[in-house]
Amino acid sequence: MATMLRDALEANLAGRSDADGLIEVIEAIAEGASRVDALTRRAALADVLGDTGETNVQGEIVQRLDAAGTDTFVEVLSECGRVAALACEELEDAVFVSDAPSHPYLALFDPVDGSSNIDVAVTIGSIFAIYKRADDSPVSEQTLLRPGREQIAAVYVVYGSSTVLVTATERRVDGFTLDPDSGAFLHSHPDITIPAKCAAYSVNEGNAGAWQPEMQAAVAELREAYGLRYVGSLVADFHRDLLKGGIFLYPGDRSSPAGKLRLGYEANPLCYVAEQAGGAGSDGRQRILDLTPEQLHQRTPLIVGNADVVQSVLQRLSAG
Ligand code: AHM
Ligand code: MG
Repeated sequence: MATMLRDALEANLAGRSDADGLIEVIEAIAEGASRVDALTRRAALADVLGDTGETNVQGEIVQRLDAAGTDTFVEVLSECGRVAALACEELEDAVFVSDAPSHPYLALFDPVDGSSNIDVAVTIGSIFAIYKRADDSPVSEQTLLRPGREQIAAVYVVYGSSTVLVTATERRVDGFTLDPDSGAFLHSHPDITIPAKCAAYSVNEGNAGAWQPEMQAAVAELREAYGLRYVGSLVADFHRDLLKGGIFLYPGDRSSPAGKLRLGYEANPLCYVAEQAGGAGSDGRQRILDLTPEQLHQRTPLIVGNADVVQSVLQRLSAG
C-alpha cells in the first residue's frame, strides 16, 4: 500500500517546528482538489462547462469551473482553521479569515489554471503559494504581498490523464496520485528532481511576432536544440518539464510587457517548486522569487525549468 499524503508530509516535515499546522492546510487543498477533480471528470454532465457571463479583475471571462473552483478552495481553506487570509485569481480583493495566532498561514491561489482548455477536455490544474505570517499582527492585503522566496510551501494539482498533487517544501518535492477507488492521494513520486537533460521547450510561438528581438533569438536557439511541447495550461506544461526536463516561457510582448501570467499565484509557487527540485525561474532579468509584489494580481514574464537552459536564455537576452 502506497503512503498516504499525511504520512509522507509528516516524514518530510519531521523536526520542522516552524511548520505546525501546515499539513492541515495541504490536506484542505487535497480535499478541494478531489472536489474539483470530480467536477472536471463529469464536466458537461455536472453542468460546469461554458462561461458565467462575468469578467474577472484581469478582464478575462470567468468560466463556470473557475467559479466552482474558487468557491471550493475558498471554503476548504477558510474552514481548515489554519489560514488567516487568502488571495485568489478570480477575486479582486483578499479574503480575510482570522487574525488569531492559531491561523498562521496565508494562501494565494489560481483555482483553475488553463481555463481555455476546460471546455475541450484538455489538462487543467490548480496552483497554491503558502506563506507563514511574520507575526500575529492583523492581516491586510499588504500582508499577502510577500516575495516568493519566503514561501513555506507550494502545491499544484494537475487534472490530467491521472490527477496528481505535487507538494514542495524546503529542498523537497513529492507527487501524490489520486486513487479513484479510495479517493486518497497516494505517494507516487517521491523526492522529485528535474532531470539533468532538458527534453523540450514550451512557449506560445503564435505570439513571436510581438516579442523583443532578443527573445525571438533566444527561442530560435531553443528551437534548434529541443523539441516543442505546448499544452496551453501552465500547470500541465510545468509538470511535464518537472518530470522530463524542459523549459517553459511566457514572455512579455509589445502590448503586454509584463506578459500574461500572475506573479503571486502562478509564477511564484511554480518557481518555488522548480527551485526545490533543482531548477530555476526568472522574469528575464531577475530571479522570480526575489521580486517584491506590489499588487495582488500583478503579472510577470516567466522563464522556468532546467537551470542551465534558463541561464542560457538569460545570457542570450542580455547579449542583445
Ligand atoms: P488562466 O489562469 O486564466 O487559465 O490563464 C493562464 C494560462 C496558463 O495556464 C497558460 O500557460 C497560459 O494561460 C496560456 O496562454 P496562451 O493561450 O496565451 O498561450
Ligand atoms: Mg492560471
